Amino acid sequence: HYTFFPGTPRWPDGQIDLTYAFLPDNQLADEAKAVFSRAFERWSAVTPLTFTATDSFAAADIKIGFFSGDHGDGEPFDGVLGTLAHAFSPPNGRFHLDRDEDWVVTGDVTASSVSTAIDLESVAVHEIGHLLGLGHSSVAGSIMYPTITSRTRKVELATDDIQGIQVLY
Ligand code: TQI
Ligand code: ZN
Ligand code: ZN
Repeated sequence: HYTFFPGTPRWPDGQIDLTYAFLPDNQLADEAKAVFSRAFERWSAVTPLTFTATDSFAAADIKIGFFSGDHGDGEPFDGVLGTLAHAFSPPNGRFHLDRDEDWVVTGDVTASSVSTAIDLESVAVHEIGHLLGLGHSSVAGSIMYPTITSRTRKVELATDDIQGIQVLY
């Protein structure tokens, strides 16, 4: 079953058209930006929320960045595997990914020869759930179920994820 963060934080009713931006220093390839766009689309398809990319990092509601190790928020990344990413509950909007993972942006992660390969879209869909206010779910197979393994792909929202997000929005 789905859960929420303590106090059930959510983006307010007046703020359902959300913007997101990528840390300019990261210089992400268009393919990587497209992965995030697809991940946001999965959540906008089942809620009134919209997500629009903007070039203004400072003004964006959701700020996406890849960082290595200690990056100033008290939750340092740890190199390959372990913590892959973290996102904060609404209306914080910070979405950080561990630069040191073997992120797979294009192609079939399940066919990767790299044992530590992690599918970017799978992690993005999960972290966006957190950004919108979902905690972890006890339903195995849901996006918000707290298990992820290398060389696997899981990007489709489960009924439990949809029911949870539709309580919030
Ligand atoms: N990052 C953890 C996560 O997103 C960070 C975290 C731990 C967290 N406890 C939390 C975030 C409670 C919000 C609320 O769950 S992670 C998974 C999962 C991670 C973990 O890098 O370990 C996924 C990233 F859920 F499978 F364990 C993506 Cl899908
Ligand atoms: Zn961080
Ligand atoms: Zn999580």
